[in-house]
Amino acid sequence: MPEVPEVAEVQINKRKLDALKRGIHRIGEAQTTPCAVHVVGLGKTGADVIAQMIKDAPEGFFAHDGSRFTALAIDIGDQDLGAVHAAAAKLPADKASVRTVALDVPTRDDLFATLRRFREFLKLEYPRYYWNPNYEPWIPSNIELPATGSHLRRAVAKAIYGKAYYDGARTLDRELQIFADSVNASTCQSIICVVFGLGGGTGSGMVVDLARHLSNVKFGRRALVLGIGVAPCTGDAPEHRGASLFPVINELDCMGDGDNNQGVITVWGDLYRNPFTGGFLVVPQQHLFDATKDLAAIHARVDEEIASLLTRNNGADLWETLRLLNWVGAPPTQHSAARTQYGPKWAHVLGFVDLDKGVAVGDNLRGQLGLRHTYKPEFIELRTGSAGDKKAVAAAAKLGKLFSPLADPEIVESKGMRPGTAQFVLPCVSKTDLRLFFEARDAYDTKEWDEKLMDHSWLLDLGVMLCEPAIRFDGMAGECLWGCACWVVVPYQGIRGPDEKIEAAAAE
Ligand SMILES: Nc1nc2c(ncn2[C@@H]2O[C@H](COP(=O)(O)OP(=O)(O)OP(=O)(O)O)[C@@H](O)[C@H]2O)c(=O)[nH]1
Ligand SMILES: [Mg+2]
Repeated sequence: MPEVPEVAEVQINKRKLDALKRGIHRIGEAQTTPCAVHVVGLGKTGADVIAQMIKDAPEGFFAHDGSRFTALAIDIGDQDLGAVHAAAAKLPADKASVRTVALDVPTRDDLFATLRRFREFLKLEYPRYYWNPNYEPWIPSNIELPATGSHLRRAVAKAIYGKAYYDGARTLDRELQIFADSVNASTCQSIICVVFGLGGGTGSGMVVDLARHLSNVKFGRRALVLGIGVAPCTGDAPEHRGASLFPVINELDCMGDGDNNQGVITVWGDLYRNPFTGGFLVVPQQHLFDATKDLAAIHARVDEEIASLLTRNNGADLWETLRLLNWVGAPPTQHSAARTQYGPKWAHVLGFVDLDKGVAVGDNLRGQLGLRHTYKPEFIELRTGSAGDKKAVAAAAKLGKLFSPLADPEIVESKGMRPGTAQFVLPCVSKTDLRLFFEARDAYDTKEWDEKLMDHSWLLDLGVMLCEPAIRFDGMAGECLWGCACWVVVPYQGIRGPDEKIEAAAAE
């Protein structure tokens, strides 16, 4: 990317913000066509968000001729899919396709029969795939597989996903095609959301391959695919908020960060280009947990907030939000009509508060949303039911004080919002702005090598363990599982992230 002189950059940023204040990202009353929002939900979180969307679907969800809703919930075991079935029954069959897939944990012999053939599958998927003579399955051959329905390690979830996508009846290949065909049958702008729990072994283990297959293979990168990851909180089980988050965040960082992603593509090819063409939203839960200490209640509330953003005003709120994020995220050199290639600040944080009783914009909201002192947004938009509401004005002012954005926060009236609540998106967050990244790194560093392996997913089938140093290429990341030369052109130091103490000393 060409260098921009500092002064010019400040001016360009100012012009960008002025345009936002004038509402460059607004769809406007004139555009009455709704936006069709479709969802793939992974693991329990993904299934629950789909069920909530259907339950809360506003009046008029299917009123427009071109409107359509497509949902696919995938989990290992059917323990968390019942709510989707129950909710789906009420939708009109000619306008909605809602499907669920409950995968089984196969026997070890069956799983390894598939894993031993993985090179064939990858070669058929992508002719540039390097047929590595040293290939071996990435999980150990003596592994004890857990019962269907229990928590799965990411590396195992990836294997089970791979079996269902590539082998036998190719169930997931078929389901993703059915999903894509239904999306393509919508005659208006579509946005596809892929929802999962960042801490879930099943969801975060499957999402990396599923997003590649859906976005890059089935849609040929033509569709807007938005990732939505629910962040863990201190009320979660240890397996949902521990070491696995370090590979999860780094795998997403090597998709979302344009330079890192290029470093993966350079070795492994174009199919590994960032599948989240619409960006990535992180949804924190800690502020709710601090207020209620009730995990089931906060899940319900988070599901409602996500469902609201995705369904409100026939998708117009989500569409405008993506336009805003694309606009602030675009590098100053880029023409505004081009699709943004993000740098390190590829994540956006979705926040919500109550304006009356409940979760308020408190003094420690920054910390509760998991954001470190390093984060400073350019622009914040607060959406609420009534723009003139004094409490909304106060909440916006408090957000301005807490985050010091370049421009004062704006309030946007959104008709479909629940009374007494407000939502906002904090744009352009890097992985090192997230406290979670450092907590996960500390937990990861206490683990043995075999455990670290099980916490990875993306690129394991290519022989690459992303968060460890490359064997043959000094200073680079991606340890080769087979002792040869599989790697990524991403500096290992970047994967590790800064030392907080050195960072603090440098800032003084
Ligand atoms: N918003 C929301 N978050 C959830 C829900 N269920 C679980 N979570 C959060 O998601 C994380 C765990 O992810 P799950 O979706 O339960 O896990 P999974 O993908 O099914 O994977 P396993 O761990 O293998 O079961 C934790 O941080 C939970 O707090 C839900 O219904 N709604
Ligand atoms: Mg689960």
